[in-house]
Formats: sequence, structure tokens, C-alpha cells
Amino acid sequence: MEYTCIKTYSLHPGIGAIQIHRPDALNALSLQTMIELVDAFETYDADSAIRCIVIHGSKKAFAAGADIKEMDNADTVTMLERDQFSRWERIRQTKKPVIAAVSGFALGGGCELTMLCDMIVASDTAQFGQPEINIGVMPGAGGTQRLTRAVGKALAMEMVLTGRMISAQQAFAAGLVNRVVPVEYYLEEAFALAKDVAAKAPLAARLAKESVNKAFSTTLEGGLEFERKNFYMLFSTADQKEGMSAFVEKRKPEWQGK
Ligand code: DAK
Repeated sequence: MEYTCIKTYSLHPGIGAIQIHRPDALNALSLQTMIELVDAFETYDADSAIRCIVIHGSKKAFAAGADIKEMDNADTVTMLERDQFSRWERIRQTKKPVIAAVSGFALGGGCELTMLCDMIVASDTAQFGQPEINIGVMPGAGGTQRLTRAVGKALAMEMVLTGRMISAQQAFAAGLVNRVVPVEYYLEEAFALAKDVAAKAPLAARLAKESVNKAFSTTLEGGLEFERKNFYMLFSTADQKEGMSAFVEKRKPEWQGK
């Protein structure tokens, strides 16, 4: 697929990068942007050379939300027919670890997109918010659910009901982001984290990601059972043998992803 709203590139081995690129609209997530994002995520997910994905926008905006200019005249049927939700679901189903590198605005769908990722590296200029209430609606891609789980009811309720943004430091204090770094270094920091993740055994990373995410959709008992099965499953991989032998032999493991 030819991309017009995003760019994809790979500067480091094992790491697939996606840049949302609609500078005139603060990277608003238009329908076309979502179609391209799904394609980029699925392409990287299917590529065995890629072990971690980094998504970012520009210094000014990660993404200022869904494209309001595409929604202002839409009715319920149009919104249902566009079936945007299925695209968000497809992104959520990415099996490889995904890191969001966020600078500037991450609002509405932009904030929701960061929360679909597994880790968030924020620049000190990042601002997170769910301002949908200011335009007469409410979050529609997980904002009321994932934000509440990430930052707790008090702050989520305040953000969703007032539309106010929080700073990167507030987001860090609330547990929404992994770290905050000066804006000059946020991409470097995100890629350093991605390199660390990409150096691990791919199947273990995939099942570990799946297991952590399971904690958000099941009981503790169900989650522990899920975790246990994934743990046992890794004992039938070549990488488990390699990882443990390498430890015993005091050498660096070489992963096959098998
Ligand atoms: N959509 C379209 N255009 C946008 C945009 C957006 N969300 N945000 C900014 N822009 C455009 C502006 O219209 C402006 O374009 P021109 O007028 O120059 O043509 C350009 O980007 C620069 O924006 P500003 O001039 O406004 O820049 P400022 O620095 O003054 O202000 C701002 C920055 C981020 C505070 C402001 O632009 C703003 O408030 N933007 C809107 C933020 C917002 O309300 N976001 C939430 C949108 S609703 C769904 C899944 C998800 C969603 C919905 C459904 N399904 C699964 C069904 C998500 C919904 C949303 O995200």
C-alpha cells in the first residue's frame, strides 16, 4: 500500500518505525490514516525480521485526535458504516511489542492510540487529553476504559469530564507513561528502549505481552492460568533451550524466534 498520511522506516535492525505525518492537521487520525496505520502494523507484525515497533508523530503533535472535519456531518449510521472500531481492534491485536514515542499533543483518539501501545516514552512537551466532551461527544476508542485503568478513576473522570490536558510529568506521576525525557531525546530514548526489547527472544516477548494484557480483561485466577500455560508453552521453543544453555555456558544467547 502506498502511504500518504504516515511514513514507515527501519533505521535499526529489528525495529519497525511508523511516523504519523499530517503536519497541516496536527496528525489528526483521518480514515485514510487509520487504514494506513492498520496496514503498517500488520505488515510489521507479519515480518519476522521485525521484533519491536515504534510509533511517533512530530515534536508538535503525536496526534490531535480523530479528524473532526471528517466527523462533523456524520450521523450514527455513517459512523457505524465506516466501521472505524474494527481498525482500532486490528491495531490492538498487534502481537509484537509496540512503543509510542509521544511529543506535543496526544488528544482524543491520539491519546487512545498511545494507550493501545505497550509502553509510552514521552517528551517533556507531551500533553495527554480526552477533549471529546468539548465537541459534544465522549471518547470512543477506549478512552473511558484504558485511561481509567491506567490512571485511576479520579484523574480519568476529571480528564474525560473537563477535557483538560495533563502534562507529561503528570502523566508519568499517574502511571500513564514509562518515562519523560527532554524533547530533543524522546525518539532516541524510545528507540533505545525498542532495541532492548528487540534483543529478547521474540516468542517469549509475544506471549509475555499477551499475558500482561490479559490482566485487563480477566479475573486474577483466569489470568494466572493463562500466564502459566504461556510459561509452559515456552518450554517447547528452541529459544528456551538456547537462553538457558547460554546462561549456563556464560555466553550471549542467539535467538531464532522458534
Ligand atoms: N481534526 C481535524 N483537524 C484538526 C484537529 C482534529 N482533531 N486538531 C487540529 N486540527 C487542525 C486545525 O483545524 C488546524 O487546521 P487549519 O485551520 O490550519 O486548516 C490545524 O490542525 C492546527 O490546529 P490549531 O490551529 O487549532 O492549532 P493550535 O495550536 O491553536 O491548537 C489544539 C492545538 C490541539 C489545542 C487544537 O487544534 C484542538 O483543540 N484540536 C482538536 C482536539 C480534539 O478535540 N481532539 C479530539 C477529537 S475527537 C472512534 C475512535 C476514535 C475517535 C472517534 C471514533 N471510533 C472507533 C468510532 C476519536 C475521536 C476524537 O479524537
